[in-house]
Amino acid sequence: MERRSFFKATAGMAAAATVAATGGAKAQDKKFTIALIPGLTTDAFYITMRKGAEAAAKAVGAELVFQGAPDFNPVTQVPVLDAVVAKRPDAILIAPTDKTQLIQPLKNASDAGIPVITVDTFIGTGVYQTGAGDADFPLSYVASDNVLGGEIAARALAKAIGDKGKVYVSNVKPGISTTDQREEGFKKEMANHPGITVLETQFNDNDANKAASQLQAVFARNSDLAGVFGANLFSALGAANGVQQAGQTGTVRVVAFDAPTSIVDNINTGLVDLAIAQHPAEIGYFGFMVAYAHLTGNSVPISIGTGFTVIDKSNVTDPNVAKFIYSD
Ligand code: T6T
Repeated sequence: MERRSFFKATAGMAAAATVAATGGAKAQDKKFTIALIPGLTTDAFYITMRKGAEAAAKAVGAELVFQGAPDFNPVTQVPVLDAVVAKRPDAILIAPTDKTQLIQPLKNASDAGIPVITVDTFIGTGVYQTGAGDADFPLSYVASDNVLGGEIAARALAKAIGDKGKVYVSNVKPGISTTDQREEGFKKEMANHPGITVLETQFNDNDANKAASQLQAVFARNSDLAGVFGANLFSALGAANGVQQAGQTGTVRVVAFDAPTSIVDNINTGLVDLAIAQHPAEIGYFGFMVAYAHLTGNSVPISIGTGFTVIDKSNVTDPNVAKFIYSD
C-alpha cells in the first residue's frame, strides 16, 4: 500500500520534473536507457537489486539494461563496462568490483558524457562531487552503511559467544569497498569486547567452497574457535558449510551478512545465528531514480543510505521480515 502510493508520487514528480527540465517540450518522447552493471550477475543480492531498478524503470517509463560479468572481478567487469559505454546509455549505475581499478574505466565513461552513479560499492573514498581527488566524479552513491553493518555483526556475534573466545572474519578480498568496510566496522566494535580475540581474516575470492575449507583449517588450528563473521553472501554461506562439515553446528557460532533463501534453513537449524539482510531492491530502485532525476534536470543527493533488517529465529517467519530475503 505504502509502496504503491510512493510509486505514484514518484512517477508524478518525475513527470513534473521532465516538463520543468525541458520547458514543457515533449520530453515524454525521450525514453531514457539506464544501464545497471552489477558486481556479478548470478548473485541473489544483485538479482534483487535488479528487481528494484526494474520497478523504478516501470514507474517512470524508462528502460533498464542489466549487463554484468559472471564473477566478482575487475578483470571481467571492465570489458562489460566498456561494452556498455560503447552502446551509449543515458546513464550508468554500477557496483564497482574494486575501489581503485574501476576509477579509470569509469572516468572514461564519464568523460564520454555518460553520468555515473555507483550502487552498493564505491570507487576512491566514496565521497563524491567534492572537487578533490581523481574519483569524485560519480554523481551519487546509493548503498547500505557497511561500517555500521560490520558493527551490528560484531555485537551480535559477541552476544552469541557470551563475550569471550576466538573469532575471525571470512571475507572476499581486499579492495572491495563494502566488504572492507564491514571488516573495519566489525573490528572497531570488537575492540570494545576485551574477552574476544579476533584472529587473522581469511580471504576466499568470493568462493564459498574456499570459505568452507578455510573455516575447517582455522578450526584445526584453534579447536576453541567460538565464532565467525561471514562478510558477504558467499563468505557466510561457505563459513556456515564449513562449520557444519566440521560437526560444530551451534558450537562455532555464525553471523552472516546477506540473506539468500538458503539462510532461512540455516537459521532454523541453528547453523547460523542471524543474517544481516541488506535492502538491495531499495538500492536498485533509488539508484535508478537518482539517474532518472538527473537526466530530467533535477539535482540529486550525493549519497543515499539504505537500511538493514536483522533476521534470526525469532522473526524469520514474520512476513515484514521475510520480505527482505533476497530473490534468486
Ligand atoms: O554483499 C553483497 C554486496 O553488498 C557486496 O558488495 C558483494 O557481495 C554481495 O553481492 C553478496 O554476495
